[in-house]
Amino acid sequence: DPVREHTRTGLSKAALMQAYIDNLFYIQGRFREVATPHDRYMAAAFTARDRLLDRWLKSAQVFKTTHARTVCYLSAEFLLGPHLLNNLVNLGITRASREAATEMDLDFNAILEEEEEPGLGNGGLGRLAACFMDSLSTCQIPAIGYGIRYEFGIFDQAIEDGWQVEKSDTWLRNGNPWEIPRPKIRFPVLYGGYTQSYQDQDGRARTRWVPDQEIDGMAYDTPVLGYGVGNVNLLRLWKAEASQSFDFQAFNVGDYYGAVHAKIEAETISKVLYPNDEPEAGKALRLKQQFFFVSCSLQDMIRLHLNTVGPLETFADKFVVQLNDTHPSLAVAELMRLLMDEQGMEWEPAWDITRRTFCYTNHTLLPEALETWSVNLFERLLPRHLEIVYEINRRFLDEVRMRFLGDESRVARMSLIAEEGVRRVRMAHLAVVGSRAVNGVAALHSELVKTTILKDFHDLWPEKFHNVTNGVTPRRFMVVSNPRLAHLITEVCGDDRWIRDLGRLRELESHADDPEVQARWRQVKTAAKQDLAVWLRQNTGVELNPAVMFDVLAKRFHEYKRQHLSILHVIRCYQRLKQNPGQEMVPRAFVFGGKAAPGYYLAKLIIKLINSVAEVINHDPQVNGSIRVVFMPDFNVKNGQRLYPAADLSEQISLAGKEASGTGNMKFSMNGALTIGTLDGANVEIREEVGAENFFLFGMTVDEVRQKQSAGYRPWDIYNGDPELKADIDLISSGLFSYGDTNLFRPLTDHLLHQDPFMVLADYRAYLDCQERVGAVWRDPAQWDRMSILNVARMGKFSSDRAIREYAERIWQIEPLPVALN
Ligand code: 26M
Repeated sequence: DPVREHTRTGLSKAALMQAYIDNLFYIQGRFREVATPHDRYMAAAFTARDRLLDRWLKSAQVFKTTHARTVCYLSAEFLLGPHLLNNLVNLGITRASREAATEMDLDFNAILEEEEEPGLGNGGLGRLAACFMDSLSTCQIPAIGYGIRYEFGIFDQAIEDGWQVEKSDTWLRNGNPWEIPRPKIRFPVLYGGYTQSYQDQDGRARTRWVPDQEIDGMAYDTPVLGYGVGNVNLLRLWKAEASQSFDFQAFNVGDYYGAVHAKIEAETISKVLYPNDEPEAGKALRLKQQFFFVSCSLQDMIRLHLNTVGPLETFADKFVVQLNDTHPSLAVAELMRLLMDEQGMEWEPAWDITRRTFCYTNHTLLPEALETWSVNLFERLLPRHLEIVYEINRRFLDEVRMRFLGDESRVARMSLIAEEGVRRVRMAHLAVVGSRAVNGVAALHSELVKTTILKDFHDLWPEKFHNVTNGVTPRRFMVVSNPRLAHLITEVCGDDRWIRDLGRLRELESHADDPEVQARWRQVKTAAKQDLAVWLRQNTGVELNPAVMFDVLAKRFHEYKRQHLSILHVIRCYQRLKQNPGQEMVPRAFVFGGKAAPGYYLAKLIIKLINSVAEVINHDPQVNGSIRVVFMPDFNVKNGQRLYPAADLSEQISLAGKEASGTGNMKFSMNGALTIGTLDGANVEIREEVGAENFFLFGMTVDEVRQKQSAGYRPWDIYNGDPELKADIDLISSGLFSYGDTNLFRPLTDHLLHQDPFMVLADYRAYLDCQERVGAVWRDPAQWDRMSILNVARMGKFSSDRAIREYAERIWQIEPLPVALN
């Protein structure tokens, strides 16, 4: 029926209206008169989804018939953010959708607001995976994202009495219209038990794993459409369920309650996302989660390969698997097991395939963040994999010994097993040994990977090491979140090709000094600040004046990111205003946002300090005309999209050498914020691109950090040598921000004065001086606007499209495969 076809796939306003009404009736079971806001959202979502599915099936057909080489992106996290508007943008139907809504007397923005975002990630690493999925589709690279369908994503953050309170994230409560359940795509995942040797029919020695737990992973698919293309890739997330295998049921005959218990235990495996920076979080379950999604994904790939291409010898030609950090690095051992124990392959060919299949991305240098699993736990859950790890290690260490004769300390350093104290499996070493390529996520970070944590491996295999600087998708972080700016850019550039070719933003350069463009640029920024101010007033009660500088620091809370350095600056501004009420100071709104891991006590105390300082300052009429402080609760993708367009100043102030890349830095700068930052992560490259004169740099370099540390860093001396710093810390200690309680912030102030591992005090003075320079430029609006325009104009490099093309050419050796639009 051609009419129905049109309703499901048509892109005109009329088709969209018809589809919406149909979906409201046939999917939600509602007349328009009684529809709830959620019904309206669901009807709109299904309208977009129908159009995605049409392109998806066409893509799948093309990929299957051409036997396309495929990237598999294995990630424990995908921090997707809201789907609806993003999909409308990529379908190219935002305007038609808005018009359809208006014509039906619907509030389009209210429909968008109704969506609950899937928060299946902690922060940068998970959001990077989501940006990469967008760019893989847009760059027309056949890809599957594999991960876990957590029933509870990252917790929702509430602020109560200034403290962070965690609320469970029930994102699936009202159903998820973007996923397609695939009850028939299901694989068994095994745990525990023991291994035994046996001889197969040909008399060859083999190993059999006799597990004591079996669960199922079931696939849930979410289509990922590229921008302005026919290509749709697949995000396949696994949900853990009780095994449906016959043996298991038989085992439970007569034990009904036992069977129910087993079902509950099975389902806990994909129940909840763990915070990444919580030391020692839920150990055994986390290892089980990692193995769970790795095993399902590899079994799925092998099934796909056998169904299409055929012999497993060509597996590494069909698939390249990117490991997003070490969380999926068990894949190295699991692929070996599947090829040998399940497919009957010998060690050498299996190892050859494995090593040609995997590539590994490192995302952090922090020693406390490098994953290791105790050999004990590993053996209890994955006895067969431990044997395989040992055998990989035996062969690998032989190679090291051969190459570096007599260097036993090097052998110990490189071993997959750490032998100090309780023996532990070093997951990064497993990932490096089992991979073809290893990369860091920014130029500085990749150098530090080669010269510090993986130096020994770089000595052995220098050609394995690469850099691919991170990027972010301009679709979500410009077009979706900042439509006014996108519109202005399109007008100034003459067309919208910049959206898929971000280098074209350079066209803006020649308009940076044009007063008319500057005026419109400023209007766009002010309008975004107005929107944010409304949201913050409604959600926190704090009122901000959109005319003042919005100085924003939003990211996960961690000491190395130094949110406490920023709050010391706020306290300094406060004291200066109090001591000298007449003094001229550029008015600012300090906006903070971010979550702390639930068990990270100091990070939570820093959040409490920010809120306590905010309360004092915002209620002090002597200063609150000049400075205000607000904490945006529940910083997530959706709220980030409100923040980035409204920022004048972006704070990127980590201690040099600690932030692998950062990606918030890119999102702010793409939206016209100027950056105050250290020479860390991708800040280095952002500054190179936008020009040193358009970037507020401060702080020690990596080398200076090292020198200070090896000379014996003494924060106490810095405190005593700088009266302003002393006064700021003393004001915290005085109890002014804690109703006279001089103990509340003691753990924080003591830690700064006596430990200060991230050298807040060492960079304090340089930071304050730099903030003075920021203030001076702000007083010259034409200068500020010029710098803001030049920042955006020169951000082309930081599109995730560029990052994906680099992976495709340099690491994956894969070519785009365009899928025609109709
Ligand atoms: C774990 C335990 C204790 C303290 C810290 C950790 C921990 C810290 C970071 C664990 C994992 C961490 O890294 C994961 C991660 O999200 N890394 C981020 O990846 C982004 C994408 O590449 C980068 O932009 C960020 O700089 C990097 O921090």
